[in-house]
Amino acid sequence: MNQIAQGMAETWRRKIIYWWLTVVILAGIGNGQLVENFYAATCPMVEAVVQQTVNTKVSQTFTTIPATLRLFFHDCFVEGCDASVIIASPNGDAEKDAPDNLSLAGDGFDTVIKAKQAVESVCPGVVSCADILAIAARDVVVAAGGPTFNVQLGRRDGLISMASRVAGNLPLPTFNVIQLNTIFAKNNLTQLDMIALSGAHTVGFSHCNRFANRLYSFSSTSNVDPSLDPAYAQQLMAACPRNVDPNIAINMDPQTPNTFDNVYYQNLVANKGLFTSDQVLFTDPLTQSTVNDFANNPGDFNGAFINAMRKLGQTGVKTGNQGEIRRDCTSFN
Ligand code: HEM
Ligand SMILES: *[C@@H]1O[C@H](CO)[C@@H](O)[C@H](O)[C@H]1NC(C)=O
Ligand SMILES: CC(=O)N[C@H]1CO[C@H](CO)[C@@H](O)[C@@H]1O
Repeated sequence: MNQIAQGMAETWRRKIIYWWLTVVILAGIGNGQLVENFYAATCPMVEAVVQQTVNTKVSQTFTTIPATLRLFFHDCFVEGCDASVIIASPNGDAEKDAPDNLSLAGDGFDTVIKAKQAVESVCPGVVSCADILAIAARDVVVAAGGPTFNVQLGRRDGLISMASRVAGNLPLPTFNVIQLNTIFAKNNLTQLDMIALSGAHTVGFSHCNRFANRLYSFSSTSNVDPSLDPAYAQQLMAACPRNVDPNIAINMDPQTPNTFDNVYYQNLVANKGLFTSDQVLFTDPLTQSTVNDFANNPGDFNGAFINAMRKLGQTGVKTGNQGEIRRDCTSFN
């Protein structure tokens, strides 16, 4: 080959490489990849509009904060972050109706429904309910004094919401570290992510039956879980006697229940974790050093929490032309 022919071959080789890279990148965007500025052209005010709705709702009731955060978690772990948990069903067989929905508080649903209505009035038919829930989950953390972070967007709303597909996909409060790691790993989350996300229990409430096993029937030799601080156990028994009204709920973080902070980990170090699944993070040597780190260094917790929330938000997402953009978050189009 002479030099001119060689030069032309080189040019073509480059063109083909560039073309191929473009295909690969575009395929990536269309397939499972979320981006921060997804609505920059189609709904630039979406985050401001959602935040406005969230803040109004928070000013009316604090429960908005834990309810929305937990709703996001349950949405993502069942069927992926696709707002399937928000679907209402006349027959009571949608995802939210499963016994395992663990009494999701209505304020989380209400927040998303209201934010969607506000978003529809500025850019109709563009923003998914799944993205609105992801933005709102970040905003409630901020509203409680937690760290802020950028949310990746581009999720589509799912087309399946079935109570029968919930069981087995959510962690139970009786889980040990191996069981927790296993169920988080199914969602591409590491042990570090699991420990950091458990810090969400720094806000919100639990019904008495979720930890009664630690107070009244722990083992054949002791009714009370020995890893529970005795004074805290007494307080819990006073608030949650046997045969308590099932509607009674107590703060999960007795020290700073309304603040998103690292006190959850300080409670674990003081043997004041509420659920078995909380306290094992400190008693198990696999996870103890991370708990100590988060208890002593709020910056480490915040960094790990942000990273884990962004990863949680990628779980099983639908993108491109999968699913739909729901008009009303509670029903399929
Ligand atoms: C590690 C495994 C987890 C287990 C076993 C677990 C279990 C529970 C249970 C049993 C409750 C009490 C529900 C009730 O009685 O009403 C609860 C509440 C809550 N959980 Fe979790 N959870 C886990 C992880 C998470 C994660 C990853 C998040 C969010 C990132 C989260 C956020 C919350 C919030 C905010 C509440 C309070 C809800 C409210 O006040 O309405 N949890 N959790
Ligand atoms: C976990 O990651 C793999 C590889 O990226 C992906 O194929 C799978 O869908 C992810 N699982 C979930 C539940 O997001
Ligand atoms: C918010 C919500 O839909 N909660 C439901 C969770 O599941 C129970 C039944 O297991 C229903 O009674 C709740 O209404």
